[in-house]
Order: sequence, then structure tokens, then C-alpha cells
Amino acid sequence: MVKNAELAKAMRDIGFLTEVEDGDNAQFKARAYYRAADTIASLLENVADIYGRQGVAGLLEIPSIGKAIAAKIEEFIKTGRMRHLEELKEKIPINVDEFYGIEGIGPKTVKMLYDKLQIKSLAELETAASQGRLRNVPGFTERKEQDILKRIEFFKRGKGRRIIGEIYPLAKQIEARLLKVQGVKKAVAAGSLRRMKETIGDIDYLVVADDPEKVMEFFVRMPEVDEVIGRGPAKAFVRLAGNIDADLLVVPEESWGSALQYFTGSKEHSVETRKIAIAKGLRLNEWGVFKGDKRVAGATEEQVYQSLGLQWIPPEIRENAGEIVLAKKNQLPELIEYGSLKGDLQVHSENSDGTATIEEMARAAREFGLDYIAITDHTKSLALAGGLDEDELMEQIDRIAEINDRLEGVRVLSSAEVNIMKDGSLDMPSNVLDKLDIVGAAIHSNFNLPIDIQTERLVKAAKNPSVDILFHPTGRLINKREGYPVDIEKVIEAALDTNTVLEIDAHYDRLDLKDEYVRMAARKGVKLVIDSDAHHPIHFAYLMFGIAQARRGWARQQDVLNTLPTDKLLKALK
Ligand code: DGT
Ligand code: CA
Ligand code: CA
Ligand code: ZN
Repeated sequence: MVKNAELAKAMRDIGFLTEVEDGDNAQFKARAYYRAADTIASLLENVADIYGRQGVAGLLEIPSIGKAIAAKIEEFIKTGRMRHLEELKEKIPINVDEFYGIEGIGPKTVKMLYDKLQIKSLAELETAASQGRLRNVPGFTERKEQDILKRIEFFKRGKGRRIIGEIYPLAKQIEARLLKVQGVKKAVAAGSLRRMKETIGDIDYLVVADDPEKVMEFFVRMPEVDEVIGRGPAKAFVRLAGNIDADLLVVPEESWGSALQYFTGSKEHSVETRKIAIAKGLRLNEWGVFKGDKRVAGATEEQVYQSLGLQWIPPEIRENAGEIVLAKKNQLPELIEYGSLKGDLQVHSENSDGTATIEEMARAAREFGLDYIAITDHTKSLALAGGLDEDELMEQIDRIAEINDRLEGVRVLSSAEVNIMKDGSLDMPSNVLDKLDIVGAAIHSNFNLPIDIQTERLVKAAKNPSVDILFHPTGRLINKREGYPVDIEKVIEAALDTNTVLEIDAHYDRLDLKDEYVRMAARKGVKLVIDSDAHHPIHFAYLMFGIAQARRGWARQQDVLNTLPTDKLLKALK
């Protein structure tokens, strides 16, 4: 069966190659393919199953899939090929996917490098850059050449670990399938995935089953499996499509809790809990908690922690970062719960670089269970993202008022993602901003400034009385871009002094603030919000990753303002 990951990759390849071939003219067409790729990659159901059940009509119901794309998906499902993609690949024989992860090397650059230096792969690019041959290509300089080498280096370092959003849907899909295997009583993806770490090394399944052999058979024969690396009577290790490793271990029911505790980790947390066991004259391992030969706990995690004199500890904070000491005193913080957000304060519409109308986003948010969203289209200096100017923003306020009159059950707040300029000023005057319900500000350019100047830009924005929230305050893209250098402690101080809110951007490739910064901010009393940064109706689902990040940073419900109803939220802002 054709896998979602393969389909998504084919869509992304077509988008990229279309742009390589046709340049700017193709941008719209390419975007449609990128959107389809994103949608397919984050679907929980197999596209091939949808097609099997409902045919092309079913495909057309998937957001961002129109007739032309549906036809290509059908062809791929039926024949395993996509002629259009094969033709493009023949014309442009470049390993495009090798370039995807490298920030700043888009289709235009790839084309230029191919035309001038016949570069077809990342390895060839690296060689050319280190030999100083790039600087002779129009548009390149020695500095740009060095920059590319640095980016390739950063990319290689992150390789092997995958960002959680790329793994999570598949991992949960397999978990659900395991639960349906006959005789399976329990199945869960443990390890870093259960701890909701921002990147995942491999997936670790733990299963309780009457017949381990049956589970093994099922696991190694899943359609996603590319290679079976190892297999024993109750243990298997496979490589899934896309180079993702997964382990599976079947354990007896009486060991479920202790095995889950062991395989959830982190290793550092496990080592510490084991020490506590020893100090109590107990022995803790995957199979249980033992006093001499007698098992005193093991069937549930709660029992295991209890036998050690500890509160049960949520997986997201099992990092041996102080949680064990507090669990001993029964003083763990009450972490913000999944599903507790009432609104989303960073949402884009097609009026800048989003893909849906304001109304479509509002309806999708309502369906997702939110009470309000802020529409935060980009502002004018971000021309690339279709930023709005003063007049367009004012018009948007009227349009939003009109939508609110019509739409029940969800409130749209007028807002903007205002661009912070090089000197820390904003690209919108305060008399316009003050007409908005909420103002978010973010850095989108001049990433190469030194740390003190960069920090000052954010501090100045925080001091601006119009600015309520600093959006994605470090600018990183996990595994792709380091973000700009910033003294986060100073930004946190400034946020506290000025009652400015800091955002946890829930988009899984951003997730700034990272967990330790969340913890630093919340501990100081800085208020946070968790936003999806949605550019598409299905992106509200990303909020989960932001809540996970907040939990990893020990944030409680009262630390996160968009757990409040609309009126209270608006009062709490500057
Ligand atoms: P990952 O896969 O790199 O994202 O991180 P984890 O935490 O999933 O680590 P992994 O897959 O190597 O192992 C899964 C869990 O098994 C880990 O969280 C804790 C446990 N574990 C693995 N190796 C050791 C070890 O040497 N000692 C102890 N105490 N636990 C271990
Ligand atoms: Ca793992
Ligand atoms: Ca593992
Ligand atoms: Zn945007």
C-alpha cells in the first residue's frame, strides 16, 4: 500500500522541481503542492485507505487537495508511479530532497548551482563551497559561501534525530494498529516520544499480549517496514520508511508499569529512580520493584513510583531536572493539561501567507474546540509573506467585525504579526496598532546581528506599549536553523518589567521557547501563550506540541494566558 510519507514526498518533489524549472512563475503552482504535502504528512488516516473507500471524491474532501493533485494521487496509488514527477526528474537530474533541510537553499539557488557548476547533490555543494568555487557564481560572495558551509554542518549534526511532528502521527498510527492485534492488551510508544521531546531518536513500543509471537509477526510485516534489523521471541527492531528506527518489546502484564517506567526514560531519570530504590533496600528494573525475591510493585507506573515513595511523575518532566526531589515531597507542579487552551493567538489568513480565508480559519478553530482566535497576518515590511499595509490592516478590522456579527460560537480577534525592524522599531504606527485587539511582534530579518543588538531589538519591542506578545522569540527552526543569538534572560526580564507575554510557538519545527526557557520564564512569573502559528485550517492540531513543550518547561495552567476566556484574556494583556 502506498504510504502517506511517500505521497507527501512526491508532492514536495513536484513543488520544488516545478520551481526549479519555472522560477517565480511557478510559485503559486508549487505552493499548492507544498500545501498538499504538508496536509498528507500530518493526516492520521492513510490516503490510500481513503481512496480505497471513497475514490477520488474522498481525496477531494481532504483540505488542499484539488482535482489535478487528486488525479496524481490516484495514479500513484494505482500504478506506484507519477508520470509528471518522473518527467520533471528526467529534465532536472538533481537530488532535490537532499537540499530540503538546508535553510536558505531554495529552488532558485539550486537551479543556479546546477546551471553554473553542475551541482546535483549536497555532497557536491559542500565540496564546491570548501574549494571556494561558489563565490564565482552570480549572487554569491565569499561570506555566503562560508554561510552555506556552516548550514550544511548544522544540518548534518541534527541528522538522525527527527523533529517530533514528523514522527508523531505515524508513531500513534502504529500504536493504534498494535492495539487491534488479537490478544494485545496494552501498547504504547514510550521513550522520548512519550516524553514529547522536540526531537526523537527512535520509537520504542511496549506491548502486553497473550501471544507475543503474533505481535512480532504483525510488527515486522507492517507495510512501513523497510528492513528487519533484529528479531527475538519478544523483541524486534525494524527500520521504517524514511529511515526511522522502531523497537518493540513484549512484556508480561505484571511488569507493564515497571517496563513503561524504564522505557519511557529519560535514562537520567531512570538512573536516579533506581538509586532511590537501592536506598530503600529495593531493586528496580524493567521487570518490577523487588524486595529480595519478592515483587512489591510492577503492574502500573503509579505503583512503581509509590513503592519508591514518589508521586507519579508526568513523562514530559522525567529529565532528572529537579522533578524527583519534588515528587518525594508531594510537591510536583500541576502542569497545564492537553486540551485546556481556549484560544489561539497566532493564526494567519490568505491575506498574508496563510492558505485559507479568515472565516475558514475561524470555522476550523471552532470545530477544533477553540472559543477565539487572533488573526495575525504579517505586516508590510515582510513583502515576501504578503504583509499588509496600514489601509489593508484597517480594512481587515472591519472585515473581522463583520465576520463576528455573522459567526456564532467563535470570536475572531483583530491582530497582526508586526515585523520588528533592524533598530527594534515596528513597521506599523501605534495609531493603527492601537485599533487592534492584540498585537504580536516578531523578528523575521537581520538574523546575523550580534547578540547584544539582537537582544536590544526584542527588549525595545517589549517596551513598546502597543506590543502585547513577542512571537517565536528565538527564531529557530529545529534541525534547520539555529535562530538568532539572543540573551534570553534579558528578554525575560524585559517581558516581566513591561507585562509583555512570550509565545510558545506550537509549530513543531519552531517550538520556541524551548523547554528550559519556558521554565525560566514561568518561574519568574512571565506570562506565556501557546499558539499554533496556523497557516492552514489543519494546523490547529499543532497546539498539542506547544502544550507538550509548555509541560516540559513545567508550565501550569495559570502561566498560560490563552487558557482564559476571551474577556479575561484581553484584560490580562498590557
Ligand atoms: P531517543 O530515542 O534518543 O530520542 O531517546 P530515548 O529516551 O527514547 O532513548 P532510547 O530510545 O535510547 O531508550 C529508550 C528508553 O530506554 C530510555 O528513555 C531509557 C531506557 N534506557 C535506554 N538505555 C538505557 C540505559 O543504559 N540505562 C537506563 N537506565 N535506561 C536506559
Ligand atoms: Ca527512543
Ligand atoms: Ca530505542
Ligand atoms: Zn506567516
